[in-house]
Amino acid sequence: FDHEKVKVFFVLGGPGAGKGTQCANLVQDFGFCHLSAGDLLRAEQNREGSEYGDLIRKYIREGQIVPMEITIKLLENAMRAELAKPHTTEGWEDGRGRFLIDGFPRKMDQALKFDEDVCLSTMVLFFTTTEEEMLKRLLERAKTSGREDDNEESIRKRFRVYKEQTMPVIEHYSKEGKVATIDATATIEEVHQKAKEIIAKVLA
Ligand code: UP5
Ligand code: MG
Repeated sequence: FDHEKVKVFFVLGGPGAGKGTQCANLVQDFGFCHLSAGDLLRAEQNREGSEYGDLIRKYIREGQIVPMEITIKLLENAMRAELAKPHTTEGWEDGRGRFLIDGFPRKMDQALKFDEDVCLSTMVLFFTTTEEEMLKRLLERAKTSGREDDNEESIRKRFRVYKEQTMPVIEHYSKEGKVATIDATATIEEVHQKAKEIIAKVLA
């Protein structure tokens, strides 16, 4: 993808930090196309005829990172599909080609591959809060989410993988000066206002 035409914002942060929630808000503000790598993997896992269903299920339950080829293909296909859509909705012109990529890249190999083969990102929004807070949110969400990884055992594994594999990605992009860190401990609306301000500046 031509990164003159396509603007990619990565959205990172620990499990339950509020990535999905904040992306939904930013879609309303700026007309982004929101692609959650986790949602795409869960959809692929449940797609009839998918050859990767069992593999994805196993990785997600263990909190491990699915082999990057699968995730990158899903993201690329979703980006292509979005760009191929006819755009008739009013106001769409503004949002065209703006992507929020949520929960990706969460391992260095994915980051390097995506930068090289798909598109360079404009910036990284990094939502951070304590493990205690994330655990509390996820256990609450577990009552209704139906997610196979919303149980304490899987959540602990997700925390470990996040620290060991995703933090280095954030450090990598920090060195490139691309990371905006947002304290996600505050209320959803307060976090939203901060994120909105940052994006508004970058798009201005
Ligand atoms: N909530 C949100 N913000 C709040 C706030 N400020 N105050 C109080 N409550 C708040 O939020 C979680 C819950 O907290 C919700 O109930 C919300 O209302 C509340 P949410 O917005 O859903 O948080 P999010 O950060 O999106 O949490 P999620 O669980 O989706 O994060 P993960 O990163 O763990 O999950 P993801 O779907 O990205 O990945 C799942 C798995 O897929 C990974 O573990 C991995 O196995 C696999 N995966 C890959 O293999 N490769 C990839 O590239 C991506 C994923
Ligand atoms: Mg999410």
